[in-house]
Amino acid sequence: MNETPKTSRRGFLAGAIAAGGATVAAKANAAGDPAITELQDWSVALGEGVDARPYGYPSEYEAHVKRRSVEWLTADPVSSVNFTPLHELDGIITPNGLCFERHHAGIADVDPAKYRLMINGLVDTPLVFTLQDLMRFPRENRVHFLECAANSGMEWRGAQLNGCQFTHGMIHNVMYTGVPLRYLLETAGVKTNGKWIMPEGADASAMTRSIPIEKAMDDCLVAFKMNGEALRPEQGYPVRLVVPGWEGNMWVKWMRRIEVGDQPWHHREETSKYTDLFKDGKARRFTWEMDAKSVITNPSPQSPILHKSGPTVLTGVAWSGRGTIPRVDVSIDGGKNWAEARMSGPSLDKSMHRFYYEFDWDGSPLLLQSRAHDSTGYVQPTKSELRAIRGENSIYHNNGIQTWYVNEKGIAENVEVS
Ligand SMILES: Nc1nc2c(c(=O)[nH]1)N[C@H]1C(S)=C(S)[C@@H](COP(=O)(O)O)O[C@H]1N2
Ligand SMILES: [Mo]
Repeated sequence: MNETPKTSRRGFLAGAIAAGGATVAAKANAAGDPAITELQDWSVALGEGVDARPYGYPSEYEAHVKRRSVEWLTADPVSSVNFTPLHELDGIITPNGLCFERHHAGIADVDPAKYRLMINGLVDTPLVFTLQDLMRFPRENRVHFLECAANSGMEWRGAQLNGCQFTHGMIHNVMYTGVPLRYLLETAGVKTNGKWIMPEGADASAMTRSIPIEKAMDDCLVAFKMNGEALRPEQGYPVRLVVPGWEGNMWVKWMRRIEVGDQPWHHREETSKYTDLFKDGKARRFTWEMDAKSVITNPSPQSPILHKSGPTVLTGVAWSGRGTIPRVDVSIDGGKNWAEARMSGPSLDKSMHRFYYEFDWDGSPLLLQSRAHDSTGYVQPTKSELRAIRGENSIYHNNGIQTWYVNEKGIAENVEVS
């Protein structure tokens, strides 16, 4: 069938076209490439019909795209965490099936018919809502990131985990549909001495958090949809609290009760967890907003550069619990020189942002870094700047600049530069 003499792989590269002075594609020439010259299986047989996948799922070739856990990190999978594969994603939305999971007592299996949300404490009328009741309030749609305060926590003392999935993957960015919490609190009538709320989960951990009433009345959502569909069980089906920009542990899943009180509660975990230790041994009890942060997702340890040199796309994500990200800088030499990255996609409040930096790689080793600027003017610090203030005893709230070393083969590694 094919009468053209076989062209070598080398010949193909030599015949590649110059696009903007760079080699990015092979010249149109079918010779020797069976992917072009031969009919593939999918072209000669009928495919599956419309009902083969009544609830769709990804291509079988994408099976490596999945949440992963780190075995030694926690003793028990019911009180553990897995990580979002950030290096496999693009844009700003995290697909529901890839949102990292953090449970303290496993996934609660809540029957929506028996679901109830109670509001009690310092209110005029204690109330109980069914799911149907919640559906009768006006809804809002908003995209927000949720970051666990422990994200990058294993990196406080030095570069440790080899991949942005593990160093930065305790984050997801989802469009929520829900009822502003304010509507429910106003319906119950918060008494004048009601200054705090305590949302409680229906899982066996009965997780509770203290949230100031100002935040509750401002932008919290009682959410029942994520990216258009019902919340996934892992994410708190049927109802979770959305606390925009604030650390993940406040976003109570499987939420069954909200108590209104006049002061913060003492929560079981608080002294040991979710508290930041400072160098002088003092702890700050509450850290709510997540500081601006960014990470390069590609190239990264799980996503090497696959070509030898030439046009290369660098990309990553940035976010801030205090607003938007108008600008991200990128360095390919470990922070000596910086260039402004190109932002692409919607710039939403307290949401992930996507950035790109296209460059001509000369094939020599790189030290990749990204630095986020948020809409308040705050600039993401280096790890040494962070340690100078916070010491090395912290676990939580590590938003330092990440460095990836890329060698001449394109392989990337988690490193630190001083
Ligand atoms: N009821 C309940 N809510 C919870 C938790 C939990 O274990 N139980 N974990 C919290 C923590 S620490 C985080 S970081 C987020 C994780 O949300 P995700 O599982 O959707 O990623 O949920 C928070 N809400
Ligand atoms: Mo968390």
